[in-house]
Amino acid sequence: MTSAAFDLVLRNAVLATASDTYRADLGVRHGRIAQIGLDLPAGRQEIDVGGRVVTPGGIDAHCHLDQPMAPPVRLADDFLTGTRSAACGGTTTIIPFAAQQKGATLQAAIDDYHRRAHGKACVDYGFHLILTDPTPAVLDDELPRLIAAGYTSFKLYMTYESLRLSDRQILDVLDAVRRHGGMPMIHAENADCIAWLTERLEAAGRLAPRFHGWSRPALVEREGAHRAIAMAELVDVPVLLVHISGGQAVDQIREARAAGLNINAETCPQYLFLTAEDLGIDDSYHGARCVCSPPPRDAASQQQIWQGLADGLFQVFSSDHSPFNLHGEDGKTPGGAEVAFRHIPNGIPGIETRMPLLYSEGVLGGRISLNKFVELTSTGPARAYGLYPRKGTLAVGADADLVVWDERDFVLDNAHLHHAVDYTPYAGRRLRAWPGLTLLRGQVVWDGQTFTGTPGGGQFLPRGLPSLFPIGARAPGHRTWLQAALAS
Ligand code: DUC
Ligand code: ZN
Ligand code: ZN
Repeated sequence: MTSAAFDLVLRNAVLATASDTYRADLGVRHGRIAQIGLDLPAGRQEIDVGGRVVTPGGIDAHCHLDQPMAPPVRLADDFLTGTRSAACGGTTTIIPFAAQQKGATLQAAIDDYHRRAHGKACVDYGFHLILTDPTPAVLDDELPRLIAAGYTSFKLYMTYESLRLSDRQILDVLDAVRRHGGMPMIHAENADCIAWLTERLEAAGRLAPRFHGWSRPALVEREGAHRAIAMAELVDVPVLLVHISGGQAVDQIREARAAGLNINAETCPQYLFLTAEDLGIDDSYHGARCVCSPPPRDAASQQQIWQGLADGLFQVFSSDHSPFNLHGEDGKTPGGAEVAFRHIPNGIPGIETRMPLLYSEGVLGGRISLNKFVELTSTGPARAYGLYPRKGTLAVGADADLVVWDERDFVLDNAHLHHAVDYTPYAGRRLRAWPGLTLLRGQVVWDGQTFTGTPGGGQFLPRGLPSLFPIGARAPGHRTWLQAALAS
């Protein structure tokens, strides 16, 4: 008896990577892509995909799962429900956040989040670290050790009282990253402007959810982005600005790139598909369902974000899945009450809808190419966060993380989704595509109807250093401001 050449062959596929689209069969052995070609020999399992598009599994590089909150508020998704939802929407790798508690080590955060993910995660995962307490011990001792152990990205907040760093602390973190490598991710909003506006709105009795948007105008993000870029320039490190919401911040990034700086950027579905009107056109509490930060903007901003996706401004398209229930006491009505906008938990669900929304409106809507879709949802995040080429592409030796796309029209309803959240902000939207199959390392985890993955079947991914192509090119012999000052 001859043994099959492959564990699995996907036949008659249109394979799409960030650079190419072509017809081929794809053979999988031991969870990895073993061969791509025409008329491959038989596999033990055969799937004829009938000419459908096959892309690399999605990488959602910005999502929040099981992150501790002040009771009674809690995130609705843990690592089981969140990764189940991810798989059903075509995402096979996630990078959620492990948040350092002030006064505690980074290692304690990592240990905690490994416990949370263990036995539950149904797709592969790594962890970004949220740095809230960058002491010398953390920066000089822990950080290099953790980078070597595969935790190579760090989120820094300029806002949120419990999380924010001062500019001085941000400079210290950027300097440590310059010495040891890694990717700083910056949440860029001006905290004092937000606090000042919030106090004045509250004093005037403007408490409804829609004032969340009024309290965080685009200029607050523009200023934060400008300051983050200036600090990155001073220290001379690449950074990645997360969840960019509109044109003013986009302009800051364009200007920085034109000056040769290595500034990377991420955006999210809420900045393409929601506007400030979704926070409410009157004082109804319904808008609480779309409260997130930065807030959704206007139609002109949506167009600038689409433009940035199409022309290479953005490297990463993530969900910022931060799931709170609309009803009950643990979510958008904390303790069961309608509260002033400043107390509404920030965040919306989106881990499952991220890829189908962009495929439907971006690819099938003619706004971005199929290859750009792959770059934004998979290859770019893999490069930015040290997963490439094991993840993020269709190539021999890469993990066989695959999405087979069904193109069909339907109206989205929360009942279609597999998260543990009681709503989706995209209910009622017409979609034109959804994954017909998702495979994680060669195993079907979503068959188009049913989740078929395994809790605990996801593997932890230690990550390498970023491998994005440098965007800005510094002149040879370039010196930082500090080096020039010391040499003067
Ligand atoms: N904003 C964030 O920065 N993170 C989670 C959700 C949100 O709205
Ligand atoms: Zn953020
Ligand atoms: Zn976030």
